[in-house]
Amino acid sequence: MEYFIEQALTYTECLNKIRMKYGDRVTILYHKNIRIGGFLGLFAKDGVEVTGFTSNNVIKNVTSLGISNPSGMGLSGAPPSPPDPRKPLDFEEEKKKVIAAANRGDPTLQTVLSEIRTLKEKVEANTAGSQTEDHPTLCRVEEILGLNDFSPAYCQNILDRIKKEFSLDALNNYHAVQDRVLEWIGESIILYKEDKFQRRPRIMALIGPTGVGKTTTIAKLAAIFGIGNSGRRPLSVRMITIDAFRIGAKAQIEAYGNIMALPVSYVEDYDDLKKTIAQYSEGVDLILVDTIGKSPRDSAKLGEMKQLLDACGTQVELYLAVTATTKSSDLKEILRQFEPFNYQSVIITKLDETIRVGNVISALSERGKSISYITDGQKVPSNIQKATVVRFLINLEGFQVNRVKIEGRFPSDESEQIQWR
Ligand SMILES: Nc1nc2c(ncn2[C@@H]2O[C@H](COP(=O)(O)OP(=O)(O)OP(=O)(O)O)[C@@H](O)[C@H]2O)c(=O)[nH]1
Ligand SMILES: [Mg+2]
Repeated sequence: MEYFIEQALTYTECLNKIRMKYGDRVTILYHKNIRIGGFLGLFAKDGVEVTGFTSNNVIKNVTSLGISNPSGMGLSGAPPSPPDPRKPLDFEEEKKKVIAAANRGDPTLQTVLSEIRTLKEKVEANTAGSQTEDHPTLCRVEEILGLNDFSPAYCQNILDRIKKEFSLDALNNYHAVQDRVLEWIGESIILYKEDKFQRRPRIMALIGPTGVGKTTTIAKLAAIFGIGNSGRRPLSVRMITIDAFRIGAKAQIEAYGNIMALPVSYVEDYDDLKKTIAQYSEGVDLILVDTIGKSPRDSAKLGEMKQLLDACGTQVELYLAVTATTKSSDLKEILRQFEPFNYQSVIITKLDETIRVGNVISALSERGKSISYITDGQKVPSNIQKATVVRFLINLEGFQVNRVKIEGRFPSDESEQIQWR
């Protein structure tokens, strides 16, 4: 079987051409009036185009396709009456006839139709896919996510989500897309819901790699709670450090203790820590435990620290301190290495040292970790804040952030905020 499309000035001329080329065993599917020849749309003539196929098993009911062919056979039967070239083709009528033929289960027609359908789907899928892939909005979003140091996996996730949720047409509205992306980023930031002093004493311990700002942060926290803040009454706070033997470490925390008139205790081992905490069980609201910085790669030392901290009991709230300047992949690794401590939340330090926060947002969201505080400077006590979604979103580079809108979308409890400045 072979399909053909032939054109000629008249229907009879077209049939003669077909007969000459393919013989008599042909079936005409349909014909239509066309314009033939010409130049730049001028001098074209009216003509006819006939579509059909050659076949040994000639199909019956061809007349139903609009071809007047009494024998239901090919051209060997009585010739179809030529169409009136002045009468425009009624496409609705033609379509109905084709559908009727298809419904009757004409196998050849079914095959042709299904092939056409598959081809059409393929063309549509290819065009839509490649248009979405290269759309300038997607390229721009990808660029600014990269600019903010979001991890490759996080970027891909956002791009896939855009492709899923936005039609090709909707992608043309860049601002709507970036607003939605900003919202998704905001939703991926998990904030820590702090224990509101349900137990006394509340015990908070900071762990983390060396030099990230644990001791400084302990001093800042001691000030927030010990001096009183945002209308809260000053609490009875004690600081304990496990870092007494390092030169300078003792002096550092002692200096903070003296400034704030808060007692500092030094412990060396599990028993010491347990005893000290027991001493503070009466009349103390908050115990802050500072630890020695540990390389996340030294799992033996991490293990020792974990055993020592077990002396704080099961009620201890463990916070992992990490710096905002750490690469996303390193951050993920640190979060993983400290996992055995079962820390409740993360404190992001040194936010003042970077303008990019995508690394922090992606690493925490990929590991499902919450953020409690951010610190943004060396000043004790003022450079510490409760983490808010807005604080991260307004720090993003390249996004147009409507602050009122995102504050409405991610409201923070004003009474929770720390007011030093
Ligand atoms: N820029 C900036 N520097 C900070 C911040 N927090 C702490 N630092 C500085 O980081 C350095 C290390 O701070 P520490 O508090 O001693 O860090 P640590 O984690 O206790 O260090 P180790 O006990 O040695 O593990 C100090 O110079 C701090 O002043 C911050 O938020 N921003
Ligand atoms: Mg320290």
